[in-house]
Amino acid sequence: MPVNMNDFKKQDSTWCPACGNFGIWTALKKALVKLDLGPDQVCFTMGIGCHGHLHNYMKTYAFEGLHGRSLPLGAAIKMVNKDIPVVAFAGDGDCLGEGGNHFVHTIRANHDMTLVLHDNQTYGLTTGQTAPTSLKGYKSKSTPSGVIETPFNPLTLALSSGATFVARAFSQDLSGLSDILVKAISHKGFALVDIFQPCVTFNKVNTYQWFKERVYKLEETDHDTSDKIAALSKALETEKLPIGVFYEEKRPSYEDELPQLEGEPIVNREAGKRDVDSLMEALR
Ligand SMILES: Cc1ncc(C[n+]2csc(CCOP(=O)(O)OP(=O)(O)O)c2C)c(N)n1
Ligand code: SF4
Repeated sequence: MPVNMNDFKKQDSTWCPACGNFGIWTALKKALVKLDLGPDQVCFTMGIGCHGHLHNYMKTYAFEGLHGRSLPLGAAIKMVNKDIPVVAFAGDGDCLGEGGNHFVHTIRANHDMTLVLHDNQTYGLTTGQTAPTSLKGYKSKSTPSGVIETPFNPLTLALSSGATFVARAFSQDLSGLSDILVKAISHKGFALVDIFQPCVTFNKVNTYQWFKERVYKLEETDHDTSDKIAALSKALETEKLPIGVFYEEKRPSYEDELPQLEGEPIVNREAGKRDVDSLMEALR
């Protein structure tokens, strides 16, 4: 039986009405249906935040870890079972603040997984503090006079760290987002999908209207997705905001290159018994 959207049905969501996460949820189910990946054929990892509640609303294998840690969790799962597609979900605070270190190192290793970055430019779950992607001057409970630092640019950081697939999407553009998710999950190696995801309750600057006035589609331009310099230049645009695939490159993944992973996935191998007495003796 082909996979259908209802296969993922679990429980109703508690996200605020009109939250951008609803678009991501729907587009993701559409992408999994297009890929014919059922609940037991994909594994999610989450950090902590509103985005992390997604596994409560979708029936798949999933592991909700610590704040900022969906990437190392995903890498570990991929090492044990290199055959299962792994999708890591993270908030911008989660991934670029607390988990910032993991972001660059998972990318440079080219672990074979997809990162879905719910980029609402604020800390949603903890009621709207300033996040690493909040625009300069953004006022919140944690920066009442406006944030001083310049925002992180996840795309330029990913490109300069060696990412092999870099894309950006808008949660309201369901079909565009779902197409990008299909490409990202099919990509061999690390894929970043940075998603503009309006937090309607706390971020009163980066609203649906704000994005609608700025986004345009890269696929409607002559952008060459194999040109890294062109991708960097597009990622640096701030007046208008391109969405779509910025960059794609074929390079062996970490899992392809690690000799211990050759052959059967570790999860399918016989554990067997090993005599470790001599090793313990040597370490005494
Ligand atoms: C190490 C650590 N620091 C802080 C927290 C508290 N905390 C939980 S969720 C959260 C904010 C989440 O914001 P974001 O990652 O942007 O995700 P969103 O809720 O917007 O989806 C924070 C600060 C925590 N759980 N662990
Ligand atoms: S607080 Fe923001 S991100 Fe969280 S559910 Fe509400 S609208 Fe969505």
